[in-house]
Amino acid sequence: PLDLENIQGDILSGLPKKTQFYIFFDVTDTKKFREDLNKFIPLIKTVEGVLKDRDAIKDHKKKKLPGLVHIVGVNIAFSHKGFVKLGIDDTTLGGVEDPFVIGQKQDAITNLGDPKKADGNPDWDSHFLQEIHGVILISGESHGSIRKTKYEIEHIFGVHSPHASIKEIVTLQGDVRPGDESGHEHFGFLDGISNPVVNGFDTVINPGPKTVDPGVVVTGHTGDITQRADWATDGSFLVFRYLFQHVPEFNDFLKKNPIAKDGDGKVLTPEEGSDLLGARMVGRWKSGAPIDITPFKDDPALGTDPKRNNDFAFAGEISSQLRCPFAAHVRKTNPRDDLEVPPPPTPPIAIEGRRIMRRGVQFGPEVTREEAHTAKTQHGRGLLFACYQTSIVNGFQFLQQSWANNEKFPPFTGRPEAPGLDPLIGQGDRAMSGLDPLNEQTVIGMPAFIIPRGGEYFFSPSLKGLKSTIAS
Ligand code: N7H
Repeated sequence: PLDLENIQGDILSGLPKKTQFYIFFDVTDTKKFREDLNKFIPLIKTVEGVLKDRDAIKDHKKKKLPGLVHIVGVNIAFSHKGFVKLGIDDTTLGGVEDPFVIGQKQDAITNLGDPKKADGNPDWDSHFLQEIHGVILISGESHGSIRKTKYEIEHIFGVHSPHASIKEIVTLQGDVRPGDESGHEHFGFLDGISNPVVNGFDTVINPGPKTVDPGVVVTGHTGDITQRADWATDGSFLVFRYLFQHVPEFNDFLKKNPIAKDGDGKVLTPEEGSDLLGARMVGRWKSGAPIDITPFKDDPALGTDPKRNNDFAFAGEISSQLRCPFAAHVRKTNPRDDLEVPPPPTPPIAIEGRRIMRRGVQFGPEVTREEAHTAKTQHGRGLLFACYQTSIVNGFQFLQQSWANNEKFPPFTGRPEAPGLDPLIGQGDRAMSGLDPLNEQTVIGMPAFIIPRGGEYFFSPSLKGLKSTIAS
């Protein structure tokens, strides 16, 4: 069984958040850090702690009490360089060729396809070109409470004293978008709908993709393919990506390339045609409604209904882009029946081990009137993308490299046209077929709307692992 008091909260249940800090740090005094860590550990929110917070939030709503429940959640994770600095043997986390060991800066060039500069480095924010030893996550219901917790943590590690054990490299702040856009990412699409449902943990199982073994997300359990040291069980690899989104440019692209007719031959207004184009790039309408279920007309009630909004599999559509383009973002990143029920004689390919637990949060301001008017981004905004898995090779890295960046994926389409790149996260010459439902072979190119500007691979250890092996 899963020990919910031993697993950090963000992994299985997601830290409840309106706002969040990601504090990237270096260890400057190893001995003192390992001592200070003992004082930090009690602040960590476990899965059990998150479940209790959820109950408190529900109770607060039920009693119709005013304001928000005061909730703060702290987690910590380390990079391979961090473990090396601390003198911790992390060999059971990955061999020399594992992306965790290589680090994301190198992987961005070798495998992820991030744009690079003349000096050979990825074109990233300079903070992420430095060595990063770890990251501390603080989530909460208000800026006041996460700021207060940040001071507390800085105090523990002596940050403002002459005896600091860590140095902050950079702190990124994420914020859920305001009002009705809460839950929607910056392009306007409802996010956080489809995450793996974990056997032995989740109690509510809505219709959707197959459930996954706990070891897909938590180390040392059924489904984790690697033998781990004791201290390295009940943890998870955290992939962080600093992704900027060019929202005014994205909106302008939709506006300039409206789809003329829907798949039934109905003539669309320019606005309807632009909405359909966006929905076909993502695979869902902004409301969250999957286009595989409702291809040509949005259905907002479906979008937010957890019993129906993930209940699709591209079934019977392997040779067709009529309802959903092969390269639509959600089809690229979770191809469902495209691999699991391919046309005979192709054997089914299991994708359970490719699922990732996504925990991102938006950053940056809303689009200003000036930006909307000029269709040019002037203020940085996007997604602090985060996901958990027990294998970066099988999870995030595979999705990015072998699926999103691969124009021939999914493979068994039986059609002359290639699917093309993922129009949002694909790296390379972005172009895809299938956007126009009546002209599936037409290929449309698009600029980069999502720009990677940093990231690192981390491991989020168990509470026991932190106490027994990392702290001293
Ligand atoms: Fe993606 N977006 O707004 O377009 N994503 N994504 N993603 N994504 C999803 O189903 C988005 C990114 C996955 O199970 C939705 O919950 C944006 C990366 C996976 O059906 C939307 C960014 C990777 C899924 C977006 C971004 C993925 C998914 C639909 C960056 C991995 C679930 C909501 C700024 C390499 C697929 C939902 C499934 C869904 C968007 C990044 C992967 C709307 C804006 C880097 C696995």
